[in-house]
Order: sequence, then C-alpha cells, then structure tokens
Amino acid sequence: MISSEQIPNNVDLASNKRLQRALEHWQPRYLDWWREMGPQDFQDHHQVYLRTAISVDADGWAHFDFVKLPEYRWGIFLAEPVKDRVIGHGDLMGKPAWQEVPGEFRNQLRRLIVTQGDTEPASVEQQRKLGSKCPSLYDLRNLFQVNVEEGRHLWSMAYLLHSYFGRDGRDEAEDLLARTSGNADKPRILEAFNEPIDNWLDFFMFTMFTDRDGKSQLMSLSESALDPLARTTRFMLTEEAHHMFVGETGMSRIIERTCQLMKAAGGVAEDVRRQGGIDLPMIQRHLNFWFSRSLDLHGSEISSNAASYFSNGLKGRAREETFQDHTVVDTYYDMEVFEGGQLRRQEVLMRKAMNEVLRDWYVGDCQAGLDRWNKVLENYGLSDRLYLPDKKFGRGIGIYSEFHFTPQGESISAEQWERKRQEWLPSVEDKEYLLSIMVEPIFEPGVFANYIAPPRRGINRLPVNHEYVRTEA
Ligand code: BYC
Ligand code: FE
Ligand code: FE
Repeated sequence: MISSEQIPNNVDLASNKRLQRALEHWQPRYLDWWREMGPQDFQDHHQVYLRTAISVDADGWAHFDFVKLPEYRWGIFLAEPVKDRVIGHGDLMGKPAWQEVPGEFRNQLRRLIVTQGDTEPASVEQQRKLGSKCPSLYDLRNLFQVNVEEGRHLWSMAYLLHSYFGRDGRDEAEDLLARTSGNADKPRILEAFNEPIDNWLDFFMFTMFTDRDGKSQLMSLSESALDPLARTTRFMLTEEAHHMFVGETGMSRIIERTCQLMKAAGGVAEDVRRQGGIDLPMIQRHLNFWFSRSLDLHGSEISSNAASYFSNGLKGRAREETFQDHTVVDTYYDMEVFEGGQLRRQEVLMRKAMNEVLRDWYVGDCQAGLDRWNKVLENYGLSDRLYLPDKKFGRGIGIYSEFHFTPQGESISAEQWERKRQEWLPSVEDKEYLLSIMVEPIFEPGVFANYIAPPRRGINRLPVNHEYVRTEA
C-alpha cells in the first residue's frame, strides 16, 4: 500500500484509491528504471545532500537532508489553483479552464504530455555516467539534484497520464520507462535527448541550453486550458530554475578558470589546453552545438500543429498575459525564409508561427545568460567574447535544416560546410581531450578539478568544502 508519507503530494493521494492503485503498479517499475538507468555507481553506498519538495509553499522547499538516491521521496505537486480560472488565449478564450480532458483534444493533449514526459527520464539516462568523472563533491551533488528532480518531472507527467487518460494513459506511462536515450530500437522521442552526455562540459551546456527549452515549453504549457497540466507545469518551473543555475554557473566557473589559465599563458587561447583547461574555441563549439540542438526542440518555424495547439488553448505563449492580443487571428509573423538560394522575408500567419514566437523568447533568455558569461571575460580584461550562433546555423529541424549556414547566418554550400564544420562544432578530438582531463573523479571536499573554478558559495548556506556526498563503507 502506497502512503502519502512515501509520496509527498498535494493531490490528496490518500483518498484517491484509483490513483493509488495505478501508482502501486507504476512505482516499482519506476524504481527499477531508476536503478538500472539512473546514476551509475551511486545508488546504494552514497548519501547525498538533497533538497526534497514536501509542499508547494516556500517552506516546502527548504527541506534538505542526506538521502540515498533510490530512497529519494519523489512527490506529486501542482501549483495552487487560480480561482475561477478561464482560458487565456485562442478560440476558446474566456471559457472556464478544463478540469477534465475534452474528448476532441484528448489525442493532442496526450501527445504533448507524453513528449514532455519522455524528455525527463531521457536526461537522467544521458547523464548517468557523469558521477564517476565529477569535478568536485559540490558538482556531484548538483548533478544528482538535477537528476532526482527530472525523475520528479517524470512523476508529474505520469500522474497526469494515470489520472486523466484512462487505459491509454497507463500504457503511455509504462512506455515512458521503456524507451531509452540513444537506443536504436526504442529511442527517446526528441532528437537532443538521444545525444550522449559523457563529459561535464556537455552536461553544463545541456543544463544551460536544453533545460532552458524545458523552461520555454513548461511556460507555454503552464498557459494550457487543461488546468491540471497548467498547475503541474507551473510547479515544475520552480525546479527548472535550479537546473539552469547549475548550467549557467557551471559554465561561468569553467570560463573563469579558462581566463586564469589564459592570463598565465599570456593571453593565448590555445595554450589553455597545455595547462589542462578548456579553451574558449572549444567552449564556443559546444555552445554552438547545444544551442542549435535546443532551437530544434522548439519545432518547425511554420507549424500547423503549433497553430492548432494555440487555437485550441492547449499551449500558450511564454507569459501570455504580457501580450495585448490573445487570439491573433489576422496577425502575421515576419519570418526569414530561404528559397532559391536566397534569404527573404515572408509573412506567416502568427498562429502557425507560434513555435518561432516561443523560440524568440528562448533566444532572449539564452542571451541574458551569455551576457553574464561575457562579463567574466571582461572582468579578466580579455577581449574574447562568446556568442549565440544565428538561428539558422546547424539546424536539424525546420525550414533551414536542408541548407547550410555559418554561425553568422550566411548561406554556404555543402562543400564549404564540410570544410568548416570542425571549426564550428565539437570534434572527436574535442571529446577525447575532455575525457582525458576528466578521468579521475574528485571526491575530496573543497577540492575542484583544474578546469573549473570553485563556486562563490555552497548549498543551503553550508561551506563550499562541505562533504555533500558521503560514501558508506
Ligand atoms: N526532434 O510541427 P512540428 C525538457 C517532429 S525539454 C524530433 O515542427 P510541433 C527537458 C514533431 O514531433 C521540453 N522530432 O512540431 C530538458 C512532428 O512529428 P510528426 C520538452 C521533432 O509539434 C532537459 C514533426 O517533427 N517539452 O523538458 O509544432 C532535461 C513536425 O512537427 C522535433 C516539449 O517538447 C525534434 N526536435 O513541435 C529534461 C513540450 N521537433 O507529427 C527535460 C511538448 C519536431 O510529423 N512538445 N519534431 O510525427 C511540443 O510542444 C511539440 O511536440 C514540439 C514540436 C514543440 C516538441
Ligand atoms: Fe524537467
Ligand atoms: Fe530540467
């Protein structure tokens, strides 16, 4: 019998027999998945200093304790309801938000929830081998905090599937545990979630850029007419902020260390590598890769799926309330398209351009983080700067994906692309080099790998040199 003690929740699990029964079946499978596909070598003999959500108010977040990973209490939380909430955009605007799934939108909603749910365990799988290469105990703990929260995000989507989609929902919840990142037969649904992440540069770039697509999509879903979906995703956003903190500050600290090593080498970027650091061109190549993969995650520029999600109220724009017009029937998006070897502007119905509208919001959010990275370079008196490549660069999805563009957005031939891609995207040598400086994990409190600076402060006001992960004999 599953108790609310085991599963912290604010959905009155104790009196919901149907959901309890569903979870009794699903929870053991989840735990099997976690043991098999979750953090490798850190399941049974390590105590990790983790934050567990035990309620949705601010206090509910302040709960820190040492736990073994498989004993983490994954909870089910929805943000507090908004009284008399109405649909905020699209053709049904002003009607009461839905507390149940309308039959006519059932397939679309299930698909959105499954796609969202699929990314959460995928990221845990992608990151499962990073523990044994960690740059410090502080970073190891942050990795596990991200992993358990992505596990909880999976719980959130499984909760919606079990509660609102009957039998197909149960099947879909099982399938979320059956697909595997990078698996040839049963891969994860979206492309970026099948890319390997086996070094910490990729990890920080992923949490900076790909988790930020999580933020985009969760903001969009938190506008949904389906109220339980809106409330679930609204609460998930509070955790997402921490994931991007891990990525942004992880990279800031790598950049800081790179600056120190560059100064020691008289400002020569390439000499950083001779000292075991990560040089700026290599950082830029990884940034180019994860940024463009994450742009892809926003879907095609011109999408009738997106139009239908918006019209039906299933997905809104990020911060929908900040827009004047919530129905956008006769408005157009001025889009850059590539046709007959030429870039030109084209008016696209705004509803069909909703993926692009969200992508624009995402690019702005990324740029703010990049400005902070460049501040580090500036503070060290260096003239080098990191930049976001053009939206058309390196794309695998959408209207630019069949063509080739430079990071500055100029069109080039396939042949030119082949010649230059080594300069713009991570190479096999980059990956080998990164693994070579991450061979040994660092488990000594307060010690950091040579390629990364320590953080300014520790977790929950503890010192930086606290033993955030303890090994048991
Ligand atoms: N890879 O009209 P289109 C997160 C497919 S991250 C592969 O362009 P639509 C997290 C598409 O499915 C947030 N396939 O797309 C981060 C469609 O297939 P069909 C995850 C792709 O539907 C880090 C076709 O191409 N949440 O939470 O407008 C760690 C043409 O579709 C891709 C969500 O994604 C791709 N990149 O937009 C942990 C929210 N892109 O119909 C977690 C839910 C498109 O031809 N999902 N396709 O078979 C959605 O809202 C939409 O499905 C998408 C795609 C925005 C992803
Ligand atoms: Fe997530
Ligand atoms: Fe995340």
